Amino acid sequence: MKGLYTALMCSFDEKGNVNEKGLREIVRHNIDVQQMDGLYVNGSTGENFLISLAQKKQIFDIVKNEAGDDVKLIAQVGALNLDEAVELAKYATDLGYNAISAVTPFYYKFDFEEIKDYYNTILNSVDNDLIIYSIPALTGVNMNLEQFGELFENDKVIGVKFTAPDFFLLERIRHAYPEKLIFSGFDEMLLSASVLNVDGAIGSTFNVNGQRARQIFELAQEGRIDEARDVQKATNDLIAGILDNGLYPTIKEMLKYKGVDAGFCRKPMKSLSEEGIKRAQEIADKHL
Ligand code: HMN
Repeated sequence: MKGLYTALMCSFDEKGNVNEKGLREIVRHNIDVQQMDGLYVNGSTGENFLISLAQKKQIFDIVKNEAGDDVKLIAQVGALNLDEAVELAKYATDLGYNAISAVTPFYYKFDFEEIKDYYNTILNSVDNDLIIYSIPALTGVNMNLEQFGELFENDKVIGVKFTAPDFFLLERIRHAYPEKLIFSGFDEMLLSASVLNVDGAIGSTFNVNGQRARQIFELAQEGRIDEARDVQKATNDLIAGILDNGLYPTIKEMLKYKGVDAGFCRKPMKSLSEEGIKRAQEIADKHL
């Protein structure tokens, strides 16, 4: 399961329905053009927390049908409604997804026992491996080294998607659990994570910048840090522009600019104004 995974975007039409043709094009683009090792489906980038249970299943279906066995597939199934998370975990496992992943439960301030129970409940319902999705800036859930260790005691928990700028904690996890998989989550910090020997990365900007992500990751593995730093710099010029213009709508606009029907974002996320669209195209021209 090591390697580089796109945090897959989903194409929606203006009414918020899944645009199947567009989603298939995004899948193909990530496999054929960005040359990713895998796809992380229904994560934050897939606007997972804005869509219905039926749409989540529909997206799992379409992506598996389009990707087949070309690349590894990870299904993000985490949800505040634990019954829904379990249902999705079973659904994706039956479809043949290589692993599931679940965001730490958020909104309510769950204590660690509750978080552990959430993961065990999901895992006890399926015969599949799980990757913890840790993103404290969005969930407010900060787990320490010991707590990761407790979750890792379950052999079916094979790793973590670590989306945090805490490189002290990242190094401690790497050192303490060499057999677990660590995926870096912040694309703008990929080099820093790579020198700490993460096993791969999962990123939203890989939808358009996957080839540079691979260069950063592989150059770092080869110890060619000066060259990796140059590619990270070019990447961060791009990411700074994307973040400034609106993360997901800008990536979608860049995909459309490259001929991939990435559609619209789901409300309440807004789509770009005419000016924003122009800006997205300028950033693509300059930095892609
Ligand atoms: C996902 O769940 O869709 C991604 O794995 C999330 C991924 O870590 C991205 N984080 C967010 O979008 C919150 C990053 O790729 C991020 O978009 C990028 O580093 C720009 O900040």
